Amino acid sequence: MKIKTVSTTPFDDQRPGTSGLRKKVKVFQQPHYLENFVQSIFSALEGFQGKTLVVGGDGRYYNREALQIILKMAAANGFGKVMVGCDALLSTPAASCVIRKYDAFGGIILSASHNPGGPDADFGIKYNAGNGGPAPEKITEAIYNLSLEINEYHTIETADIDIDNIGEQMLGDMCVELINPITDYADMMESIFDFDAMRTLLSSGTFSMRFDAMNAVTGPYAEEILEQQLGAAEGTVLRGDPLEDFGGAHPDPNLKHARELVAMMYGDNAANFGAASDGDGDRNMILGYDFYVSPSDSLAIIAANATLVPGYAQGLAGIARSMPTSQAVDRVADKLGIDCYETPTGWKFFGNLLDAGKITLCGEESFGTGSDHVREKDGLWAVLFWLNILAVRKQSVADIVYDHWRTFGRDVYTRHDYEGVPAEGANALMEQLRANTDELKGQSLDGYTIEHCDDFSYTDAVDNSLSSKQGIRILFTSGARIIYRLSGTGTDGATLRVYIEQPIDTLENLDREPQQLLAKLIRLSSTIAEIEKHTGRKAPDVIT
Ligand code: VG1
Ligand code: CO
Repeated sequence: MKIKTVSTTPFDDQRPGTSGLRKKVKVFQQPHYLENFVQSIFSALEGFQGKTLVVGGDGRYYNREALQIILKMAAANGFGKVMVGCDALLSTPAASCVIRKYDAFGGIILSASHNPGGPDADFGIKYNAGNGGPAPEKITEAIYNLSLEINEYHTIETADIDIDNIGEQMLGDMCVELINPITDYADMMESIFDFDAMRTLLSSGTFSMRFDAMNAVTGPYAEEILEQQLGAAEGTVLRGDPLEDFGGAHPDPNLKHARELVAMMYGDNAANFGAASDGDGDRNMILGYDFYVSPSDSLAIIAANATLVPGYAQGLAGIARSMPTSQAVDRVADKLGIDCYETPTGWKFFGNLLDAGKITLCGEESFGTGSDHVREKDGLWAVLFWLNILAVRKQSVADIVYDHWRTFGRDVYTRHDYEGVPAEGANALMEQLRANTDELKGQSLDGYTIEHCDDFSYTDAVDNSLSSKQGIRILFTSGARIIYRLSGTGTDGATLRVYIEQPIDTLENLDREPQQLLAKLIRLSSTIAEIEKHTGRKAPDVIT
């Protein structure tokens, strides 16, 4: 095998964000751009000679080209084997499953997740460690630092390999194994959930479901599990073919971007259960007939009902949620007498807690839910979790949520996103809040008294590493919270996220909408941060 060493110069913009490096496709297509980052990943790692790497992606534009580049570089850098999802496809949770199952050294996932795809849209890449989870900050920082100093990378000169057929091939001295990851993933789901109960529900004739794969990576997984194995009616899976540009849509399962599915859940012939997943298959949205379940409530309900699912029948060790996720799950943990951890945004912060056995379940308000079965959030897993709960409880989605609120109280919750705002204004807004945290404490505004205000920092409960500046939190005496942070996944300007929450324990108003119930706090959130002054925006672009 003839290794070719290529001279290069560093780019200064390769710091991984919330979930890996995300940029426009055109940025990745610059000569040496992807190669520099991949070499920086390999250079940051030790001890992988002769070992196995897992590589795959969400199928978006540039996925296949990037895969060929990575395979040649993996061979030149000394990996013994690369396992690749057939057609270059691997959902993010399936990649995590495969890394763990085959005891791989680590993996590279090619995805920009919920961001749009296509020649003018987004691409992304991230490294996952041997536990199957996103690299911790220590490694992502090391990768970034190496990317600032890189002057050469290693590859081999050889023809591209066939990535469409299962089986093994040699690339230089390295073996490339094309695998069908759907089998491994489906087997794992079968080992967790009560497939018999779900089959009975789906064939009862009184229950129907729709799953919107948004032309992203989960389509084939959902068709296999829901339609083939669980017997859901043909056509249950919508937009099941993975497309390079997701059919021009934004593969983000929320009320705005999964509008067609939402429309199908209302009206005369609506289904009983609706769900959707994102570009790389790690997110989930849960809908009932005429009903939307907020992701924070979904996490709390999954936790409260966990023992109904065979894989969690023994109970939960603990729970974690990201800081901006609502406090609904905290009350469940409290009642169960287990620990509840509050981590910064991003799945990488759950890894240590999961590995140490401190938590079984974790989740984020951004449509991400998961457990210790893998080390990524898992969209289809969450959908199957709900289906299992529905099969056992034999109630509607709405009734399950109402019951939950009656038992635990309700956290009325919303997130407002101001997308693509000028970075300068967004940074100024955050700086101003940061400078005012002390001054805000004790203030009474429109009937709400601020009890505490800070810029969230987190000390990892396992390795004691500190992550600071993770978002401004304003905590009110009523239990309400307003949180501000800037997105670390966008590629156009800055995105301001404002998270607004009010716990209520009255049993009235169960069907009233969060935007109504939170109107006062929403107004406060814009005046406290002077959102219009800093961003020029009167209203958010996306409300979830
Ligand atoms: C967003 C979400 C965060 C999630 C991340 C990756 O990050 O808020 O909760 O972990 O996306 O999700 P940010 O920094 O834009 O707020 V995925 O499905 O894009 O990998
Ligand atoms: Co995703």
